[in-house]
Amino acid sequence: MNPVSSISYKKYFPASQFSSETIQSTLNLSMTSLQGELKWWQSGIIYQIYPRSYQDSNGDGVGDLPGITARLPYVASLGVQAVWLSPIFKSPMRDFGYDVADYCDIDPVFGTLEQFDALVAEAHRLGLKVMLDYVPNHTSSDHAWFQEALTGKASAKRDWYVWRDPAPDGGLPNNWKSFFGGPAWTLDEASGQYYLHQFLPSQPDLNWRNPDVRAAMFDVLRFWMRRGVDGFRVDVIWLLAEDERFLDEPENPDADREVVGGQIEHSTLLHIYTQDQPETHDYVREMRRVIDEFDDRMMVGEIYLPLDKLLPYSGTPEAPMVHLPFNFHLILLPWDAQTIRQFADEYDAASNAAGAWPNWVLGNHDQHRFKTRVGAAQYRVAQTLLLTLRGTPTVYYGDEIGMENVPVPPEKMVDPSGLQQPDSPDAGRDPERTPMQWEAAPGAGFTAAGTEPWLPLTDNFAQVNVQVQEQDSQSDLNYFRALTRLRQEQPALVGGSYRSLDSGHADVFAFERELNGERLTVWLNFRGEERAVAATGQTLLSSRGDQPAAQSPLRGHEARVVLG
Ligand SMILES: [Ca+2]
Ligand SMILES: [Ca+2]
Repeated sequence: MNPVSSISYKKYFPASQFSSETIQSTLNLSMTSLQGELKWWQSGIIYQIYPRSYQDSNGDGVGDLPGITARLPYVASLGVQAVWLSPIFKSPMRDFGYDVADYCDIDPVFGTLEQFDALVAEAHRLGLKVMLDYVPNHTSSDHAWFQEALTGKASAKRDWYVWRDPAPDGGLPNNWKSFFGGPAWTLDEASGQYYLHQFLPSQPDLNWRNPDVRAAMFDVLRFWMRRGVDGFRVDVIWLLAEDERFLDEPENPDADREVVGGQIEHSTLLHIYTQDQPETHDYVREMRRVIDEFDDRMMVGEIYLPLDKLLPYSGTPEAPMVHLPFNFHLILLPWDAQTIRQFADEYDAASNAAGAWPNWVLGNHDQHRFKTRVGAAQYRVAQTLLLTLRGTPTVYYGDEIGMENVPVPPEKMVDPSGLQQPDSPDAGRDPERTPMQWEAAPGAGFTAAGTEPWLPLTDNFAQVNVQVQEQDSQSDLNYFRALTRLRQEQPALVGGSYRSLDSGHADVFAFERELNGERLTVWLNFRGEERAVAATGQTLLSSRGDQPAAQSPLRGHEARVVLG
């Protein structure tokens, strides 16, 4: 046993012969050398909070900023590095905050700027970074800029949005479609022109070709960075610019296979003129220069694109773009050991070649809960994968306690994307946005007893909640914490290289992480049957909560992390 291996052995197997002094000095040494090389957004875990559903502090059934602030000690206890808050800005909430009416103010439902400052101060006191959601592609139609643009073609703000005359036959300017169904154009009857909206008609696209728009939107970033914000998640960053010729988009021959998030109608076209345009790359480079005006800030871009189009959003050392282009492939790929191995190999090699830092995501506010998607039996396999692959993990609130999709009956549905298919109980994004399950009490500890939360609670919140899981050493919550602790104690899991291994089984994905001679292997059984594996060394962690010998067969649905 080498000195490094004693660290975790001691932690997880208290009968170890090694003294705590040895362990502590070795740990400090390895973490110090690593911290010198990696930034917080590389070594840490990002935890996404959907503010409407985290904690209601005033009994109106909707989560708010004081509620989040009160729960930050819990967030810190998870071993994560940063909280990302989905939009908290002034908004009519037609798309629940992704329709911003004032980028520099807090919506009253969430609180005030003073309460936001208090949240940032408490987060920083706890060693947590704060990331905000930045929504640059579109404003709310209630925004003062759009209201001014609506006053007529001569308005100074008219060109801040994208306007087109009707087609010669008086119809739509072209065939572009909205993500939420229907055309991407709405007629402004007063002027006789159409305006562009890639989402709801109440979410007009900003005209990023206009330098005044860019200047105003960059000042928004500066406003929040001066207030102490450490980073931004940038909403639909690959949609900023549209092709200037406004040509029809071609039909998508693979439409049936490419439906993401129920956006059936939108997927019928190939979005060659509305997505991933060269000008968008230019604007993202400009955006990055604004971020770099401040010390140690970052941005992660929401980008649903295949790998060859995703990685360029990292930019180059001379002209960097986003620090992390979100990699959603663990969500999009079939849950299959070989498919995921192949992608992980390709992504790791491509990231290295591009000089880009990798990242991984299993769930967010736009995707069904991963425990529902992969199945309860595979839940810990997926969680282990997320937290041991090379790259920054982003964790969606509630996934640490194994929250699942909550069926939302049609009369309770509120998501505009779900309302396209009101007959389907798992349509849209409401099922993954339900209130955090804190305790077995009425309101689940999320809201006051007797208050109806804005989305329904799941039926089983009395069993699946933080309070119950805190008291159970074998709970999903404590398994999550064991994984984050392992990352803190094993620098190879954070900064080490990645290499997949031949496990000998098509349904077992195995890989190694290696740093300065310290080697860990991760073994993930994607099936319910036992599989013999050639692991050697010491088991640091098993999803079964016990300490099997490394070389013992991998049990059904087991995830195992082995040192050596
Ligand atoms: Ca509230
Ligand atoms: Ca756009």
